[in-house]
Amino acid sequence: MRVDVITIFPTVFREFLGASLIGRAIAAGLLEVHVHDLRDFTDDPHRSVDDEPYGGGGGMVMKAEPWLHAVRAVCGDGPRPHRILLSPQGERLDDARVRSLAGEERLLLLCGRYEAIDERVRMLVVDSELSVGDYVLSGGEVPAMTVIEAVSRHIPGVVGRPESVENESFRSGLLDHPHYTRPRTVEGIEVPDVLRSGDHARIDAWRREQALYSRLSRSTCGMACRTFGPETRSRSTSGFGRAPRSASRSSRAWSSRGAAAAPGRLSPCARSRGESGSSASSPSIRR
Ligand code: 4G3
Repeated sequence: MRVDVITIFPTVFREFLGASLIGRAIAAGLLEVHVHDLRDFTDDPHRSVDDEPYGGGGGMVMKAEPWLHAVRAVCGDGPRPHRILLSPQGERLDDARVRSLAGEERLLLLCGRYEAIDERVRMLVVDSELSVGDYVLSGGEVPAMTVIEAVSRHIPGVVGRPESVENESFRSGLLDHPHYTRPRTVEGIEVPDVLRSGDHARIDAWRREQALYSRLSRSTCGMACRTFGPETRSRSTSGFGRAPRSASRSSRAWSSRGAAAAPGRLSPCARSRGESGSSASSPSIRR
């Protein structure tokens, strides 16, 4: 696969593209990434890429012409890339979209900066507008790296063991269980006995139970607690639920949960109670 990126900060991609999985994929010829400086496609001596907005108001708007020149020059006459603008107004990137993008021969990622980009860019040279989440960043560079990394994992040969892509996929990732490695005790928190028992049937059963709650604790338990109140809490503290992932939890935090609160047995709801901002109260962004 070939990926082109257009940005006013081409240098921020250098380390990213050299490291780890992406670096190896490029070295192996499985992935080709070309980063272009938007300013190379300006035609004024100041190489300006932004201007004041028509209609007034604060902030600056990215000018259309540098983008149009850049996109058309980069597309050349080879296979036409799928042209993606990263912006907070885009459709949310998810596992299904990542897999579908991985099937493209070429991608072109447009990284906007400032508050906005002239609407004619969208109208003339953008096929999809994507967002990596409902928050605003200073630029589309980090979202572009997110797209590159997520998509690369689905290019055959990039992830060493193909089963890793499925095992660590979003679907099974939702259902992942807690993992432990040495040492046996970290800041007073012990590895659950079952994992050292050598009894693979029990280990398997434990992992399945924990995996079920890894999904519940993140996606629905907070909601269940708010919706159903104390009843769901006491049910979860009675033996289900898994440890919070937060490394800052000390053994003191465990014991303050009372006798039932052994590691791996803390109510997942305790976590959502401890968090001040719930997803229900976060602002939504225009779609
Ligand atoms: C406005 C993407 C801002 C318009 C980009 C680009 C967040 C995301 C920007 C535009 C971004 C995201 C740059 N912020 N959530 N800022 O994927 O085209």
